[in-house]
Order: sequence, then C-alpha cells, then structure tokens
Amino acid sequence: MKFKTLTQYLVEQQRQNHALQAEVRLLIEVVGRACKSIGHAVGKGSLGGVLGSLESENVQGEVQKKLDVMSNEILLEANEWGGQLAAMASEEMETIHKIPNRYPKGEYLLLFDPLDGSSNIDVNVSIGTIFSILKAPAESSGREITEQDFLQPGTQQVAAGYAVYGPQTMLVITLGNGVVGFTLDRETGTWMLTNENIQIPADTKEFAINMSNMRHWAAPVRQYIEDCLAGTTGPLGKDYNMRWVASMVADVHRILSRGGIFMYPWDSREPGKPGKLRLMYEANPMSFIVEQAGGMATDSVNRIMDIQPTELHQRVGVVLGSKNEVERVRAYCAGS
Ligand code: P6P
Repeated sequence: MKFKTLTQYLVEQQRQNHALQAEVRLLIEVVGRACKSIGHAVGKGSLGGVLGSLESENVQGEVQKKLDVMSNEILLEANEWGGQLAAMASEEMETIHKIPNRYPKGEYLLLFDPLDGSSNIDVNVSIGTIFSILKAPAESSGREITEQDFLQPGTQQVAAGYAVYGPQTMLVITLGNGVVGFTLDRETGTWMLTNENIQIPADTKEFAINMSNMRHWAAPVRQYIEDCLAGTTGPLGKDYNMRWVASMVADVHRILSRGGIFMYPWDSREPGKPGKLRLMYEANPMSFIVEQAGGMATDSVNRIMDIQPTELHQRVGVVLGSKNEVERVRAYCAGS
C-alpha cells in the first residue's frame, strides 16, 4: 500500500484549503523534523547518555530531565532560522524566546511542551511532544513581541499536534479541518500518512485519571468516579475499564484511537491552582485536536478553548475525550 508523506499531505491541503498558509505548512514540516530528532534521542536511552535528571528545575519548579532540556533545544534550534516565527514559548522556559536579530521574523507563534510525560522517560514508557501554533497579533508587526501576544484563547489556534514516542513513533496534527496521523518510517525517516480521518467515538467505557488523588478531588468528580466504579450495579449502568499512563500524549492518543475520557481535575493539594496541566501548550493543543476529532474538552464545566489566558504558564483542570462522557461529567460538576 502506498502512503502519502507529510509533505505531500500538507502541499495538497495548501492547494485545497487556501487558508493553509505556506508559512504554516513549512512550520509543521520543521516541527515534524525536530520531533524525529527528539524521537531518535529518546530511542537511544542509556546508549545516548540521555537518561536521568539534571540539577536544574524548570519554571514549574519540576526537576528537569536531560531529555527535557535536549528536546527544548532541538525545537528552538530547528525553528528559529526559518522566518515563519515571531517568537516561541515552552514549558521549559520561563519567558518567551524571541527570534534572534540575525534571522528574519515571521507572523506566527509556536508554543510547545518539548517532552511531555517526563516521569516516564527513565522507565521506558511512551512520552511525547505537544505543539500549538498561533498567529501573532497584526498590530505586533512593527514592535517587539511580548508575552501578552501569546495570551490568546485556544480558539485562535491555527494548527496543533503532538508526536508520541512509543512502539510506533507517530505525529498527529490538526489544521482545523479534521485530525490526521502519520507513522514514522524509521528506515527512511519519513512521516507517512496512516490515519486519514481520526474520529473519537461519542461513548466510552474507559476512564483515565490518577486514582491516588481521589481524596483530594471535588465532590462531584469523586461521585462520578465512584459511579463509574459501581459499574452495572450503579447509576451509569455499565462496567468501566481504567487506564492511566501518566503521559498525557499517550493517554490522549489512546482516546483518539478507541475513545475514552481523560481527567486531570482540580484537587485540594494546591487549592489556589485550577489543575496540574498547562493551558497554553498542553490543554489547548490537545483540546483543539480532540474537538476536531469529534470529542469534547472542558475544565470540567467550561470549554477549555474559550478560556482567555492571563499567564503564559497558567494551569487548568482538564476533562476531555468522548463527547457524551465529557458531557456527563459536566452534568455532575455543573450541579445539573
Ligand atoms: P501524575 C506529565 O508530567 C503530565 O504533565 C501529563 O503528561 C500527565 O498526564 C500528568 O502530568 C501525570 O500526572 O500526577 O499522574 O504524575
């Protein structure tokens, strides 16, 4: 069977969908190449001396893994010279990364979590890269880009995607007209289009949540999970299965592949924070992908992509996946 390459897919999208700008097409190809390099480094593991942690902490106060920093550098170096971007932002960097003056500047903003699921790096469990593309505000063209220019709701995303470094290395993207998946041909180093129209089933019997936090959840979330655990003996009338990889990319990829609901809700361990996951470069890109695949993404009640950001690294509660199940959780949490 002959598969289209990422380049062929993007060229055809640009031809069919004139809204796809050449700069965005090039940007996605560059990010795709960077993800191949990251996947290669991840795959080396101990052989490449890339496992383990550094002494440093990132802006989130988390100990940085060697591969976190390497992946961040790979994405910065790959994307800063091409002329498509005005600036970049990353989970691993406190402030935005402006394009050096020696390179031309473009009108797009790239945000990424360079290596999501870091706690799994050293134990050989799937991890991934998440990215989101925004357009710089038109009035920013004559001035320095600021962090404020990044603070756009998820509905403003031009494109989003993730790479998952698992048994297969895959790249899943949306340009705003559906979701497609590419599998890396490791012999030729080419992204091959293997999933042409990814759709999330509206219903599911599988939930993904870190159960060890149960005592910290808000009462409606606890009640929902207790009702799932009650199975056919409870009000939901069906037996549920549970998965928790602790790599958002891996859990979301499973949901895109067979349905399910992913939850990282607010919990009382850090009552002042709405959740653990970050809005701009985890929740928003994943929400764009999930919605484009027919799913739904909320903070348990409100649509994530409608949230007006106030800080670059702000966190958010996340409930996403099969539409009817996310709607069910919203009913529990909205008190209706
Ligand atoms: P916990 C990884 O660190 C991450 O940001 C997501 O990828 C993942 O879903 C979540 O945190 C796992 O969190 O508390 O279960 O380790």
